[in-house]
Amino acid sequence: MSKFKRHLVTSALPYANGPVHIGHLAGVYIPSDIYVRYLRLKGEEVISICGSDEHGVPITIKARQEGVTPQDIVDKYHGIIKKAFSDFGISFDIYSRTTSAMHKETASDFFRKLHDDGKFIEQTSEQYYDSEVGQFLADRYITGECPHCHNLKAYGDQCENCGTTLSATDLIDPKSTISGSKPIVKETKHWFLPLDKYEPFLREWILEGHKEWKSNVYGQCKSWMDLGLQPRAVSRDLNWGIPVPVEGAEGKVLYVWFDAPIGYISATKELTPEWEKYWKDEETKMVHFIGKDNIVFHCIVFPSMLKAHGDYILPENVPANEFLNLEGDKISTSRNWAVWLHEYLIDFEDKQDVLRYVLCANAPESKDNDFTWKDFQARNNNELVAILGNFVNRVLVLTGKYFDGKVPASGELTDFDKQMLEDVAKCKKPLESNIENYKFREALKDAMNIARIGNKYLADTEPWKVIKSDEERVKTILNVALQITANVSIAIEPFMPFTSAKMLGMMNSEPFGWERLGDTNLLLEGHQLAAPSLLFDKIEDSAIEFQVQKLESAKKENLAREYVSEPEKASISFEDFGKMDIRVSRVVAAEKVAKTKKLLKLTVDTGVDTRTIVSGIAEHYSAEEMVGRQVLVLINLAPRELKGITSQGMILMAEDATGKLVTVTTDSDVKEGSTVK
Ligand code: B3M
Ligand code: ZN
Repeated sequence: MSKFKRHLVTSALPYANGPVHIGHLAGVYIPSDIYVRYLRLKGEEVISICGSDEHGVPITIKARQEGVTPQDIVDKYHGIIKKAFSDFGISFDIYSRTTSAMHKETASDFFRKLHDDGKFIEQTSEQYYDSEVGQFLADRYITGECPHCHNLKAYGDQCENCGTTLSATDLIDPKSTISGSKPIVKETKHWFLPLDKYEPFLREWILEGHKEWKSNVYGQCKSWMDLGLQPRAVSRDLNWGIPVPVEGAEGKVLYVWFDAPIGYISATKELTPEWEKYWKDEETKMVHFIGKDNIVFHCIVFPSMLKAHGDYILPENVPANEFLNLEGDKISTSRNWAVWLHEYLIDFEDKQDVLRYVLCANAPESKDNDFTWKDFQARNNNELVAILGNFVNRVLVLTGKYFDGKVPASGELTDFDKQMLEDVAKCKKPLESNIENYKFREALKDAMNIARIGNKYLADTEPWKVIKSDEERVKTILNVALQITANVSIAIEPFMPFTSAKMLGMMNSEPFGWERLGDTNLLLEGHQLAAPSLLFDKIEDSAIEFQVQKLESAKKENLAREYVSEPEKASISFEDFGKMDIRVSRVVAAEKVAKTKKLLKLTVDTGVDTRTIVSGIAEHYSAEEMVGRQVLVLINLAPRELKGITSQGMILMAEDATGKLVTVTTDSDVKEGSTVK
């Protein structure tokens, strides 16, 4: 017997500065939804808490960029995010937001209590200040030259060119992004939570008490502690957030990472007047679902806050996931390298479960993983259509055809029938244990195994053949197959709730309840089924190509936007320039160089002679496109050997932001051999 009576499940509060994408779903919300749906099906007492994280610097930056208020930004994205979750069947009991009055009150009270109990230390430090606008500057609000790679557009917290983490004072020639002026250094006072004091408690609680945590989570906690914990500021100089509720704190707000986790508490309060039993009773099992970048806040900072406050329970587990990449690259909101949930549903209407399935099957549970559209298509076509959909459809269609859609009576079961039903029942234990241990990929396989067993059963018993000779036997076969079908509908519910509901509709049944998983008499003899329809359909190549194309364009736009011209080369003399002999020429013949991707062999009339040039442009021009084209050629470049061909000269090309090469030519036709000077 577990020592817990009820469950409190939280999912990281997404920042309301952009819509949610597949990385969010795979990392946090699908796992937490599987977990809570499972607990509900088992009849456990559980609440699932989430909401939008609406404070912090990125939101103020977005607002400034768009010329609106931070409140406008969070109102907009809170709505979009909330809808996306509900469209995908993420079944939170409440989806709240940190700009709510309840949250403001809860977070302020929390801060005040720690303050009054003397849990903070106050420290004065020096920080950049924009005296033109009269405001302290968050690191993100300062740009300047990176001391490492000399990128002129580095931010005060990070250089996006070389990836180095910076502190604003590292920047060479810093500028305020608000006014453009040079910031001055000014003293400011902040409240700090002395995490170092909580280190013994954290070591004991996590390193000794929770060795069962996922190794990525446990390992990160350990390395943080081994580096030595430092006091952390819990306030900021900013005009967006919850004002620090003590005297002498004008212009200061709670640090977003102080108020955000308290959002879980505020949302619970909004949900139920009995919130305290979830937060303050040792018989509640609290689990935080998060992504790996949030581990320190949920395992070290928030627990220290809860401990400092007293009264509160601590999380029993924090099953953080790693990251999902997209087609080999890191998902990025600002670079539009993502599959947005609201866009997915436009292109793949009613296919929520396909995405839920693929993201769970490929979830980054123990390492970063890659989402590719090819894999999405393959899993849909080879697993959902070919295994699950095919099995269910065959059973229901055959029952309709032979027995008017009424569950036929079972005769005596053969050993094989019994074996199959036993195999189905055997899936339950590992399925449960995998979900309870946050191994959702494995759990999904266990659920799909039931459909695999069903498929095998049909393939071996071949009711469509037996019907010609032995109708009684077919009744038994389809009865067994229908029981397996009903079991499938139970097992897949946490993962694919829409499909499970559709199956129940086709079976004309109410939900069976988790406890009946493994039961071999779920559909009673004579029960009338409804008309079947397909659960999944094949996704064609064209639909996948369209998605890949969309990403390609995003990539091109990024390259164009982020294009930095090459730095200017050292100056040369007029004589140096004069040494180059550039002639207007015409391509008279062209062919691809065999066994190469990039090379074209061109025959060029330079006006001086006809010669061979090998050029690395085959990915940009076909041989046919080049023939007849007028180009500029550097004819006195020393000959070079390329793939066994002597190349005599170089064709001048311009390279655009995306790396595309285009030929450079004259404004109007000029005679071959004319010089360029
Ligand atoms: N908003 C960070 C994130 O979305 C943050 C989570 C808060 S959970 C209390 O990654
Ligand atoms: Zn740099």
